[in-house]
Amino acid sequence: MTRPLPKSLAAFALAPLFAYSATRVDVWRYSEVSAEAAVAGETVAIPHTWNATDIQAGRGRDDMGRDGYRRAPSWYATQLPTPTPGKRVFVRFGAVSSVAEVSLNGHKLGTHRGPATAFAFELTPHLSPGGANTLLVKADNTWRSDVAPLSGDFGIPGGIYRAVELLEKPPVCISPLVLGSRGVSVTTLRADKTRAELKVVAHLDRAANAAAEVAFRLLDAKGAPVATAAASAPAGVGATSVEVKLSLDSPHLWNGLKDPYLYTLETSLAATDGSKDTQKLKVGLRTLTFDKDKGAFLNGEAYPLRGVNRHQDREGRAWAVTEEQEREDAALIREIGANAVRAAHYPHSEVFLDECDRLGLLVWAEAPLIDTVGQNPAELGANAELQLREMMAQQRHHACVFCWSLFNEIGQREGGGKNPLSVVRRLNDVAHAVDPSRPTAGATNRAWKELNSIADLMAYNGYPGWYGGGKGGHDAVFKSFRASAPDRPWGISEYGAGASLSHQDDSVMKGPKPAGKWHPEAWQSRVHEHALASIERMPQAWGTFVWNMADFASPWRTEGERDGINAKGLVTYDRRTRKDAFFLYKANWSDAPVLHLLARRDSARKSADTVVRYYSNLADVRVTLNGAALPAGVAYAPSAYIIGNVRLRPGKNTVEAAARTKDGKSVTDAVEWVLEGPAKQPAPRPSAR
Ligand code: GCB
Repeated sequence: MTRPLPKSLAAFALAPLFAYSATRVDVWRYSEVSAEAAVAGETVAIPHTWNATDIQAGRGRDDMGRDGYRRAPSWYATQLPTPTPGKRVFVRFGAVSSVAEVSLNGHKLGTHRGPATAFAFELTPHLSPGGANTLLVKADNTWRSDVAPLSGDFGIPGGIYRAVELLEKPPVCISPLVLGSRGVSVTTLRADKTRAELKVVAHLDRAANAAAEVAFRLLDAKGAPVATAAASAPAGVGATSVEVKLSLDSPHLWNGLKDPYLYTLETSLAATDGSKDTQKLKVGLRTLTFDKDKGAFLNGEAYPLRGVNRHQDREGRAWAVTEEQEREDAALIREIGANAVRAAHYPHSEVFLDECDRLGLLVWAEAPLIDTVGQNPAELGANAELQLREMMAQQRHHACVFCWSLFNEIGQREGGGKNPLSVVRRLNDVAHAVDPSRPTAGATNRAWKELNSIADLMAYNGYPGWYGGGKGGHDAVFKSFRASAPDRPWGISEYGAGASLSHQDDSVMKGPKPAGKWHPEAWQSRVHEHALASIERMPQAWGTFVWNMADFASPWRTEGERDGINAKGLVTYDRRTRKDAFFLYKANWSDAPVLHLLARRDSARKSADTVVRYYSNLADVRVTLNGAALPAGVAYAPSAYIIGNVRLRPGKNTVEAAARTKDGKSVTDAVEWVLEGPAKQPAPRPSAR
């Protein structure tokens, strides 16, 4: 229930914090106490969360099982400028976590349930032409049984954490009110070298009784139209839609990292009442197919998806990442040479997906159904379905999005939850009906035949060398998951190991305790070396995704060097440090020259006898120790080399590596290790008699 806006708000005397021309509603007043207090509260900027630092503070959960970070309501208020006469005004929220109640001048506009999808409301009927216009949002991230996800290894930061836009539109317009989408829905019917066909639906909203003409133009990267179509909507009021097919011969395909070519789909509306509206979307044309024995094919060519998982989470900001940080994450994923990313475990932002479209990174899009459907599957399932529909409506034009994932590690025991099969089946049917052009997917952690036989594409979360035994190889794990649903194409949705940067022991031979305090970085490297070697033996794995690109906050974890952090990232939570394992992948996946000496942080040495390891994709790497040449490295994992029997001298030692690229550029790396105390003397050789 929304609380009625107090009368005092009508007299909200603060000047508008922005103008319509800005379209972004970036500045709000904020309170953790009440709507009244928000009106005169502190000023905050969007993206904002009140959980910027308390999730990773490692407060864990209290005795009642409640999260130790603030899960509660907060209020945001802002003052809108005077609207332009004759225009309709809508407000669109990129995401408010996790339940939002929005009101304008005391009139409730609506409630949105879900932490990571966009939604919009029309403001027009309640806007006062001359007076104060107070927009109020109650955001609440309190746990509740009817909003997915019910659980997960991450926090649900509360707040208005993605952009808020104010949209001024004519009486007849392209609708902002359809499931948070941009009002234009694109489905690829065909996209190969000879021909492409798109089904395009424009959703219209009519506040005036008028007929409308809608023109669609597909523009190439230079802005030239390559396909056009038009449709008309007869006179009427309210919501309606028009549909066309756009076709073109010899399309320029969106071809992943090699050539992420994008067209622009321009939708223009002109109505008999004089209304005019335009919407532009970037569109890529491509075909992605999956074969259970041969893996993935992009535009007909083998294209194994090799990538990482990502959370929208950053040190000091939690989910309130800036758009620059969203793009920085995509750039890091591009840098490592991945061609795919799993946007775990909820819908990621438009900014991130736009960047993936542009860079050629394929994206696994995921609905937030995790661990359990709880006690009331029908209720939770309805919310999961809504979030799935919103995600699909908002993301379906993105060429980068290749699947609709329905669940992560769903089970029936966790939290006493009920059997999830009916919910997963329902989501699968919905996704197929809404978008027949993309496969559904699921990330499972159990060899459960019924569950693993629902989605089109399956992948498992498996952690050999970390939660499981072994050193990190996936051959046996892959086989056993595949056996649970042999007719499905299988991939690996998660694998990895934790690594605390202050925990150094290059000689580590045995996996540490996952829930323990000692998580040496070197073990993470070993696990990934074994994992990658095994993945290279599995061309049938359609996709593999490292868990995780970056460390992230997890409220209940008390492990490794820092409580409240899941440190399985290849880079740190602040993205400042690339761990050694980052370079293993970069050496294997990227075209950039890589020469990286390992164990650079294991600088205080106790033993003189050691090894030198490096990751490199260059030929003829030369390594020296204190200026003296060492023997050539021996390959022991993909692009991983070791030089054995290296003996350090007391005090400072410098290891230097050098190589040349094919075009003659020199690439170098160096590490310093300090041997503490006197060097151990080698045992005297027995004298020959
Ligand atoms: C998983 C979960 C993921 C966790 C990860 C871990 O299987 O899907 O959310 O963070 O394991 O690190 O344990």
